[in-house]
Amino acid sequence: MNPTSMSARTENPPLRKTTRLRRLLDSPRTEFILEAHNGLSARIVEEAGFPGIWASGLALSAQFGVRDNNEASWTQVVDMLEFMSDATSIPILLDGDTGYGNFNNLRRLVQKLEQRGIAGVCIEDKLFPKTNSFIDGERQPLAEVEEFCGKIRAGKDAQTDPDFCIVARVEALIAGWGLDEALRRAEAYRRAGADAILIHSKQSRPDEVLAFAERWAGRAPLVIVPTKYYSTPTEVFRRAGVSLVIWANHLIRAAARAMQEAARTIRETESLLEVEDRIVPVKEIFRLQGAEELAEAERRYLAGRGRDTRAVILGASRGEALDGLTESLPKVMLPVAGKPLLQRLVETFKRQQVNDLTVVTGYRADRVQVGGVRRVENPDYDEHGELASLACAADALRDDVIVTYGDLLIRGYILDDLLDADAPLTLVADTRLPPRDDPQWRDLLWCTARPETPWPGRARAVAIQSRLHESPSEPPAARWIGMLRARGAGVTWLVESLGRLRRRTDFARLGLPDLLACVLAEGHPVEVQLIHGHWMDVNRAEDLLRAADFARDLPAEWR
Ligand code: SPV
Ligand code: MG
Repeated sequence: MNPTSMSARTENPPLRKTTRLRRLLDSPRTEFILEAHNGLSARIVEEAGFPGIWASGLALSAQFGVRDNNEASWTQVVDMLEFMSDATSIPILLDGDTGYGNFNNLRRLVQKLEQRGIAGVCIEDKLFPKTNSFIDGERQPLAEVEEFCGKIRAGKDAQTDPDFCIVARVEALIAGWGLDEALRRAEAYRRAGADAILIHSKQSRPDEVLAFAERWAGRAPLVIVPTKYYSTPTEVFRRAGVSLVIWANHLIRAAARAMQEAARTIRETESLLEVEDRIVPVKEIFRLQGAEELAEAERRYLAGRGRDTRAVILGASRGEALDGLTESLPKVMLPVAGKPLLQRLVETFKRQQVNDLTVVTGYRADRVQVGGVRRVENPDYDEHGELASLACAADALRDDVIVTYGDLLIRGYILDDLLDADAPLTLVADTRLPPRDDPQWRDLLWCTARPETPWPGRARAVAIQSRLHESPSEPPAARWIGMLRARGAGVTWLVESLGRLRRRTDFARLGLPDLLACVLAEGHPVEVQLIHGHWMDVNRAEDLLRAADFARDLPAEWR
């Protein structure tokens, strides 16, 4: 390995969560951590700027809907901790109750916590199953000091990370045993190896905790939980030399209140109107879940599968040659084997993960009813043709875009191949040319490949004509099917040519082949993806029958 990169890597390695918790406990300042009870609340604690998380037993059991009496199994707690740890980068101190059993259970707990990235555990000197300290605390039995010291030693011996912390919680004040007993126990636990002492109190004044702190005199870091003596100014804790203050249950309580209010309002009003702007938008939930990271990963790992490709579908025209069929419907809404043409095309795109679809409507725009697309309208569709329609979708002409006529039926592999194309501009063209006297003898393409070129293949476009108005020496090689893909520079060429053609007096009559001719005239390289059938467009009434056959011939999942 390159020594420079090695030193770069080891110079500032990210601190382990265990090390960060240890530093919080050992820091000369008073530090503060906040309760969380699941992945989402843990992330919220981190975003708020806290340096650590208290995985509260009360809050964890409450979010499970059970009591703080070890009703949730320790493995259920550890499973939730894994979500919390995965969702955050700050250390988590678990409220491990009594260690869920004797010394042996604690050893296994410590191993599992280390494996799940939890930085430390706090154990209290009560008996399993415990009860929350604020419920009849004085009637709760305390553990034997020696037994609890053995548990601490077993936990310390079980840890493999030297910075994993075990905080010993003294419940003597809760159980009404007085300050001397609390100090005696705290000292015994310190000697047994506890990394810090949590002194708990249920009084509404901090006096007994402050008295403890004074006599403790910093023999080991001191941790407090001022849930009951919350009105004490924080400065008092600082002056008392408290290392770590735990705000122990405030997010579960905030969440319960917010949920009660929202539930009540929705029930009472039978509507969402009142609550909508008092709750976070769905987008905020996505953000908290890290949706952005997944979108980015999809761009990285699903590349080439069309995810970043958008499509513009031109569907403004009536389709005059279809006569009465399009009196009240635009051509793209004509049903083919029970489904509108446009619906079929949209589904073709969506199957290939091309989900950002813009449809340009015009004639009977109100009848274009297809879900999952953005619609823009070309109100002048009558007088202004294809290029004017394309200009209506100008904001979709960026990065990576497929532009297509809306009346196409294609086999899926054609789009699949187009999504694999890496040229700036690629046209799909059929080497099967219609007879010269057929009205479909149009959108003709000359390219470097001859019609007899083995199929499928790629070629370079040389010229394109919507109608054969000149007689070039060579016959056309293929017919452009009305679908193209532009990426990066290719989009710029299209947009520049569109701007150029706009200045022409006959702009209203120009079509996409004129745009492509302009790009070619500028000397830009245009790639051609040659196909041989497997597509059709609908221009005349008889095409509808052929289209229905085409649709029925598709593989079942494409029909
Ligand atoms: C917890 O948060 O579960 C605690 C602190 O143990 S307390 O509820 O105050 O006992
Ligand atoms: Mg607890």
